[in-house]
Amino acid sequence: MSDSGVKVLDAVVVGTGMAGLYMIKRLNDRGLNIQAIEAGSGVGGAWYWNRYPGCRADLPIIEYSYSFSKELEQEWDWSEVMAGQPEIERYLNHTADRFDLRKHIKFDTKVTDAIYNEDSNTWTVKTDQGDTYTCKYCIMATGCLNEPNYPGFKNADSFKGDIYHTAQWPREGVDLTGKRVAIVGCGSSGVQTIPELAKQAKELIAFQRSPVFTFPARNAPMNPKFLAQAKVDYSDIRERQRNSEMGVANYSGPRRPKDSNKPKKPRPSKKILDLTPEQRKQEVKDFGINALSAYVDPYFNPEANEIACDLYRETLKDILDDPQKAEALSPKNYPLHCKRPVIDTEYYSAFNQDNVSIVDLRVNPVEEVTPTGLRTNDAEYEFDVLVYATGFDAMTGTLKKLNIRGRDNQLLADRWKDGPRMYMGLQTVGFPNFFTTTGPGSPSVVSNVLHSIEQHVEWIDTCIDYLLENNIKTIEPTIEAEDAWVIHVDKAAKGSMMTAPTCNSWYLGSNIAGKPQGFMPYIAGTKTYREECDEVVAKGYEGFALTS
Ligand code: N01
Repeated sequence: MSDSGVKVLDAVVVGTGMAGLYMIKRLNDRGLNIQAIEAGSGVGGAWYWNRYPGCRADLPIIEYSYSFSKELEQEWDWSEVMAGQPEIERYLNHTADRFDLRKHIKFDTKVTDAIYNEDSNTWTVKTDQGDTYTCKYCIMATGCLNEPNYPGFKNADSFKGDIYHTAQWPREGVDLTGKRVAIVGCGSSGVQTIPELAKQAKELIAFQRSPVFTFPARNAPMNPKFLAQAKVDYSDIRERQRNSEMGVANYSGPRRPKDSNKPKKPRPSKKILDLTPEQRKQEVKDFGINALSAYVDPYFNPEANEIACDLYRETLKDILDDPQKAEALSPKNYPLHCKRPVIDTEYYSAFNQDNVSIVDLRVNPVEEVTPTGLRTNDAEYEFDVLVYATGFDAMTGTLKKLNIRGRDNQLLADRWKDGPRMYMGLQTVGFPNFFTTTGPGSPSVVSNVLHSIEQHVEWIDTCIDYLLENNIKTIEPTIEAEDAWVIHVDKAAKGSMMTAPTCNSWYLGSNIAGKPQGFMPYIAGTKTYREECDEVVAKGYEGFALTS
């Protein structure tokens, strides 16, 4: 602590989700003097804030768990194949306690400013609780999906009932028993929570702008034998994750009970165009709608994509009892694989319940919120509770909101006014010693994000060690390297359904009015990206300017 009450540190870590916790551990193990700052009252990040009913992992939890500690892998027993939010939050609390990380964290505190001082090569970080820290390294572990998006309907504040956002669900929970509930938004959060809300609510109205392509999670209680085998196989699983392009090993172990007569999904290398129309239909019959997520050619071939979309819509007619609901829930006008995959548990069967209805906002858009509900251009709806499942100002929202200033007092939000510019998703020009985990331009959200988080944390930690060992005062990208990386990221996305002309998604920023449009993640794959990151290091931090 300096005489002025400013705490002098090696590093400040902002956020204590999966990235922040591991970052704290690495830097602490290295003996650095650190402070982590967390807006919530507990650890967990996305798994702290998103506690809406039905929230769960969309990957098998064996794959979506920390790999950095063999002890943690062995001692934690997961109870479900795709663990739910409460269990993941418990796991992250256990991680914080097991590695004694809490002593580094200041909870219920928001960072307001992070300002670079060119004379001292330090960052001054301020919080809404009046703290001031100076540090050599400022690390934003604030996540990609942190800033909730509200739709900004006319008269939004006039509603007299309760309003919730899935990304800010109350810790104490919400009792919706016997209530008339409306939900706006049918992306991953909406799809996960609708079946759960439908179980409680007297009436549930889903206001939907874009229907989704969603595939059953096939969650199940964890088979103890499978878990025991996974514990034996963890190092192999992690190795396979590292050698994959999504950070996913597709570990199957003994998950399928021996007596199960369910057929396995088609091999992912299979092309839908290689099948006859009869064979395609037969596969959907045999494997369910999930068959359509397994073909490889719909990812890049529009003709294959359209065939898969048609079959998807056909299948919905069989799944849904009401043809009008089937029509409203049918995704149209954008390709399969354009948005982040959505994984559900009994989503469509919820719409077969009599208490669940759907309003197609493509046909009848919202005009305004009223004191008792919502008015569309053809009807007025009354309800007691309004739930927004309207997503996030993804990837850049949190960073652009803060007063982050680099060299020459430049505001990060100004530098990124036409879209984020980063070198490898790790650093941006003009902001020395300022790092982001899973930033724009890295695989982050188009991979097993925890796998990508661990890779970034380890890269940043190794980099800081290198700087300290070699008495290097600052690191930041060169403008040439950053420009080339932005082009490289754009090129990788070309030809993918994620950048198809009819595709709108938060990957592109198109879910937020006025946000610059551009594909933010890097889709070349985690293995390729890791090799590129390693090569940069092997070449003495190529593309970065280092000053002694
Ligand atoms: O947000 P979304 P999300 N009027 O942006 C609609 C991760 N995640 O919170 O598609 C009416 O996907 C919007 O409509 P449209 C995962 O990475 C993971 O659901 O823009 N509707 C859409 O239907 C995911 O991709 C899990 O036309 C409006 C919905 O709101 C990411 O978080 C679980 C509207 C928003 O969907 C975001 O998912 C949950 C408006 N003005 C989330 N504005 C796991 O499984 C928006 N919408 C781990």
